[in-house]
Amino acid sequence: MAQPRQETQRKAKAGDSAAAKVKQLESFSQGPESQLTTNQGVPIPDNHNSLKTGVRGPTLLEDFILREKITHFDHERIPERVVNARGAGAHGYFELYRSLSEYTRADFLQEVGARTPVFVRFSTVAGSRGSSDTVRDVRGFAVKFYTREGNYDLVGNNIPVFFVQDAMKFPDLIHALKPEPHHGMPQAASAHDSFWDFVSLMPETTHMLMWVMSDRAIPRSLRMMEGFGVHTFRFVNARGVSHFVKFHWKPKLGKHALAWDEAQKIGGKDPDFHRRDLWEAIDQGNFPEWELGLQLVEESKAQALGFDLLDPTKLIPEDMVPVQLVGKLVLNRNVDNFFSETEQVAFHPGHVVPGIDFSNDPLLQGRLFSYTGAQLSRLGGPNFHELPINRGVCPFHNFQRDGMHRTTINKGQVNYEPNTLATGSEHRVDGGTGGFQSYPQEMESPKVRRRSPSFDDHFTQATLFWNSQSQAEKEHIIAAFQFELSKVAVPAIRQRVVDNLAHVDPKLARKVAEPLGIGAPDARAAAGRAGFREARFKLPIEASPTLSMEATGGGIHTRKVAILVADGVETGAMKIVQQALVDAGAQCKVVGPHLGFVSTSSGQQLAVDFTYSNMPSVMFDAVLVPSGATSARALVQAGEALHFVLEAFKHCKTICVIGEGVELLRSLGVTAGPEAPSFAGVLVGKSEPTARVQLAQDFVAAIGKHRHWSRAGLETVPA
Ligand code: HDE
Repeated sequence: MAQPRQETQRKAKAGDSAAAKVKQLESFSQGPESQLTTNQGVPIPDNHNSLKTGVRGPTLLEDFILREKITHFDHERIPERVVNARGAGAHGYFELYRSLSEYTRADFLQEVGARTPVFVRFSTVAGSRGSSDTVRDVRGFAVKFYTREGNYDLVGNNIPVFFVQDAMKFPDLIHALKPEPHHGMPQAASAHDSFWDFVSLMPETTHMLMWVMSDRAIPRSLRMMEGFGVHTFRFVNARGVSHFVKFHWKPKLGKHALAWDEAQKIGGKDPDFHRRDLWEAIDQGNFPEWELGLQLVEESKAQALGFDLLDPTKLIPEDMVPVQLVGKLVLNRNVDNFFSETEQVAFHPGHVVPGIDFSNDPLLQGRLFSYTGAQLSRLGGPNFHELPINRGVCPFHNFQRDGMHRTTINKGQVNYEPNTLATGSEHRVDGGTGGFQSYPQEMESPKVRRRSPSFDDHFTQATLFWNSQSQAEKEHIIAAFQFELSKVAVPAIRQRVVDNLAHVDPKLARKVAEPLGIGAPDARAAAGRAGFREARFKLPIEASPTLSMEATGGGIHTRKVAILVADGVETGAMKIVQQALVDAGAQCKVVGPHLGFVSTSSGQQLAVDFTYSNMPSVMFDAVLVPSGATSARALVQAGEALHFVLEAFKHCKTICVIGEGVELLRSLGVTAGPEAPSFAGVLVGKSEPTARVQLAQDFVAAIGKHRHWSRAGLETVPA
């Protein structure tokens, strides 16, 4: 039965719980103090010198101030997560657009406009805590909703399917993916023998491989990627009726990727690229947003889909079941302390609330067991739910007691149930319809250690994904397979991969195989292998446009534009274009030969934000080269400036040159304009007043296309 306090809490207005969470976290944070003390509160007289016998004598063991400081330091690190070790987190809220009471009794999904506080942690999967952000990898997208009926964790990824179908294979997958055990290499990369050996022997990985070799695995920003719950879950309404549900997060800024060469370079130039981008956006008030999308399927209609909803290597194409947008997620507050929040947050797909339930997906079922074990080893005991970031905002009560790092001081004589001593009358847990009710699915089957034959089709949806990509996206997938497999030393492994790919699309397989020094792909060789099952289920569609990332829009809000300058720059037209960019939400930075100022053609001073070398082109989305003959001549002489533009060209970014700025392009062989062949996304404008406004508009529109992947002649560019 609900406690009176819980009742009051439930009736509290939407938003109260958000405020409660902030207050709760604040109450645990330490304010800045002028007086340093030990952890016992003893004032520290000197924080620079240890206690010695004379100024040149040995240090005394009795120096408890030194011992405490060093002992604490020695234990500052905790084990990193065995997967998803590298993360970035932020606070925010979820706001509901429409009531979902028809589908679920979940309290936070009832009232239109209800706001629920959330904490989100994004992560890479393979790399360790200190690895780089922009590696080719799946991204974790874990959301903790602090609801009034307990914490609900939606622990998803940025790819809607997974490598393996059964939890039994997860440790093998991760062993194969992580650095090889004999020499501990490579870090945060799947391009090595053991990974491709494993996946080539497990054709169920093929669909996910297509996604991981696509641009989805190198997002431009965490703010520009989708999220997915991956598994099929259940919604259960107040009448006990269940629907299957798939969760989606749709980014307001569109879904966009880096170029692979760019991603690798950023790994060296700024390994914190994604973290920094998220932090800065929130810090500047550019709060990232996603909309929550649902695909709801009536239990009785699941069979008719043509594939098994319990198989996590399958998605439901949006053309078959549309995604309904039901709310929005806004991240509006950075963490105060990375360790206490981002590192210590403990997610668990088994943290559900009444109205949300599991399906029998065998991968999900295994996850339900795994996460508590992982937290026990990482956070050192069973009381990690008491850490501020993990605490619920609703009251909680049970008789679990004691253990490592217990902070609650439980009062009284009673630590068991049922009892009469606590209340004077019998205190029992309600056995009726209150609380979390598991969906009473009928089950009567023999115990088996087998897969369902409905899980046998490993290729139909991989082919659907391939068919849904644009030409440029297909080329990126081929290049990614080629890159990864070229790092694989054993030819037989490369061969097995392309033999598998021949079941997705023969042309794809042939193209991938071309530079790999192996034989032509042979679909029959794959099909003849032990454990390989060739099954195809019929899908009513050949392609699904939402699987492509091209043309997803999102505008140019927060996009970064470099204005490349040298002494003698002409700022008249530049200012007009710059203003148009800023009005459209972009951020412009002046990049020059040195910090300080450059002098303009009219003798003014122009402040420089960055230099060509300290902020290379991979940190920007577009480049503007203003007019000015002296400035253009200086840029042509500066190797780093030339490289800046050439690299931006290679990475298909929008480049706009004004007036004499075109000299820079000419010297690079990227001629453009009326007299020469034009390249997509390269704009050449005159500096005359009549041309400026149109140029500015064209520039904004071109940046809005994100990248000009179809730009011709890239293979000849040496950047
Ligand atoms: Fe995880 N996963 N996982 N996973 N997972 C962990 O939990 C596991 C899977 C995901 O930001 C671990 O606290 C098993 C799918 C995210 O803190 C661990 C299986 C999906 C995060 C674990 C899977 C995920 C994790 C590591 C197969 C997408 C980071 C430390 C049965 C739906 C959460 C920890 C964060 C983290 C186990 C498969 C998402 C070991 C056994 C599928 C986003 O418990």
